[in-house]
Amino acid sequence: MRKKISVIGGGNVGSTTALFLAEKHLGDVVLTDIVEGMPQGKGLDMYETGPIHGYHSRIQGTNDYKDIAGSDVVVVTAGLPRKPGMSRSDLLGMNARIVGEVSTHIKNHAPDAIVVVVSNPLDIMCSVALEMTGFPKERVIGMAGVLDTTRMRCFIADELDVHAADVVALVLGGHGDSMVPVISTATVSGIPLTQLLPRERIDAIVERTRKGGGEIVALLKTGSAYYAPAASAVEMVESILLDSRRVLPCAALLDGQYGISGCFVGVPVKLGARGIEQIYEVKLADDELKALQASAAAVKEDLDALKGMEY
Ligand code: TXD
Repeated sequence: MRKKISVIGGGNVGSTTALFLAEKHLGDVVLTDIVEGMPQGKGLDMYETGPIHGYHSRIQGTNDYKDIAGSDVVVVTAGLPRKPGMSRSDLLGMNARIVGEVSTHIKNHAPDAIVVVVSNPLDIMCSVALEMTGFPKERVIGMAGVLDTTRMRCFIADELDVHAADVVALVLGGHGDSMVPVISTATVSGIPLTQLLPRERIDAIVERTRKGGGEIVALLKTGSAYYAPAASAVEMVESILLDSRRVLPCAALLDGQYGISGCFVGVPVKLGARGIEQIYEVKLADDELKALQASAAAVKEDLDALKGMEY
């Protein structure tokens, strides 16, 4: 039976995600947005690309949440990017309202779906989605670590002039300046990164990874990255739909792992047909563990700020 994937939000990340899903033959795609006509137009345009690119996924654009019924996976990309003059808490409240509303529709129309959250601020939007869908925690997963990690892999590959596919890296923690690139686990085909690069070059890569999203925002000026974010979300969806059990860094609700409870942060998880099938607790160096816990504390501060808001 063909799989069904719904993508909520037909903007830059959402429409690119829909296209990549079709190109990987992962199933039929429903693209949903509040803007009338836009998801329908983009969906039709992508569907008409199929005969040339050799995919036969249906890509249906819609403004009606009834069309997401029966989805195996729902990817949530709806939300506003920050604009000049807007405070972080403005964005927090507004996107929480949007993701909260979207999550209620998911609960009503696609109650068996696995939800992949992309909207920012990512770790907080995962908590909103978990609360508003009422789904078990294994079925609400945030995309950020795969993106931060692919950026770091590219920077390492550039520095060493090697194929980025051979670079294995791991970035944990909240999706923001407090993310934690775990240098002790980075390798190039099994060779520890620490044997290939001096500390100061590694530190520069870590810093660039932390600011990787901002680097692209500064270049684009009118929005944020979307090709690598969409590819990252699709890598997660693929592992779920094919039950491939990839081990990927994703935002998961922690329950005591790493000494953290009650919030989503990026950790390595096994992704399969049931969603998060296992959370791995890596033995981290003391400073890395402290950094991960500090990152979780920053996520909790935002969660507390949200509790005081109406959304
Ligand atoms: O690593 C990550 N997790 C991220 C997160 C990487 C890249 C982008 N990240 C965040 O994803 C970004 O900060 C935003 O919060 C979302 C979506 O980013 P995108 O670049 O796609 O933003 P757009 O192009 O503005 O698209 C957002 C769409 C737009 O078409 C709106 O009309 C729609 O969301 N939208 C809605 N759709 C459905 N339902 C509701 N309520 C709604 N409100 C807005």
